[in-house]
Amino acid sequence: MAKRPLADKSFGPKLDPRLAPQGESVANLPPTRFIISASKSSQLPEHEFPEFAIIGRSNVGKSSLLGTLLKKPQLVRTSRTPGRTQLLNLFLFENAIALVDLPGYGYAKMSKAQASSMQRMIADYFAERRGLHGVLQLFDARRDGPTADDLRVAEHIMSHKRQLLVVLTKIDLIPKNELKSRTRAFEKALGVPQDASVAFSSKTGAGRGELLATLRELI
Ligand SMILES: Nc1nc2c(ncn2[C@@H]2O[C@H](COP(=O)(O)OP(=O)(O)OP(=O)(O)O)[C@@H](O)[C@H]2O)c(=O)[nH]1
Ligand SMILES: [Mg+2]
Repeated sequence: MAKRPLADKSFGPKLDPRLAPQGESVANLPPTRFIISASKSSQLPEHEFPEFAIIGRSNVGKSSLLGTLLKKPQLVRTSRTPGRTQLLNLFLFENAIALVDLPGYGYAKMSKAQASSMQRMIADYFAERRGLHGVLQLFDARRDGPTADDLRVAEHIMSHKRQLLVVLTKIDLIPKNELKSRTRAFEKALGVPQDASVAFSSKTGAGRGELLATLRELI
């Protein structure tokens, strides 16, 4: 698919004053920027942009994908140790698309209380967030397929009538000739159409253009 700049579609770019800190003019802010961290979806500002959320097991590469997508890795905190992202982090891309980095699930070392409060945070976000266009669910390409937790989350997303976009991460770490069969295995297990998923590497940037094109199609 030919790559178009985001700006030539009706959804962007726009300047929404609700996404500027109080007292600041939105026109002076960079078009791609961090907006806010929130511990509840009700603390996130409403805005006019289509919003996408990024979810997946802890350590799957959510924050790294976001840094690569935004071309601003310094804006997004990543870590070798799982459980890094613990809040809902809202970003704006090119004054056109809002993205929310969600905490990971399935991290065994997290306390029960902490895990259930994060689950609640995410469930409320899916239930309450108007303007949520779709959810990118990430899977480590080195795994053989989705876990029980992954399947539960995918069902949850679909039960809220949100669009699910499957993304395989860390594809720089698997042999090239295995990519297709691994992708198919995930698509089949998750019940998404063949070739509906995106293969991505934050390390090489592979899949970035395709991911952006797919987001545009979903808007
Ligand atoms: N080789 C390789 N490593 C990656 C890639 N994406 C992420 N990583 C590494 O995987 C680890 C976890 O990355 P994060 O982006 O912090 O993962 P996360 O899903 O946000 O993790 P939590 O916030 O803890 O849920 C880091 O050490 C990253 O450098 C990738 O595409 N290729
Ligand atoms: Mg993270």
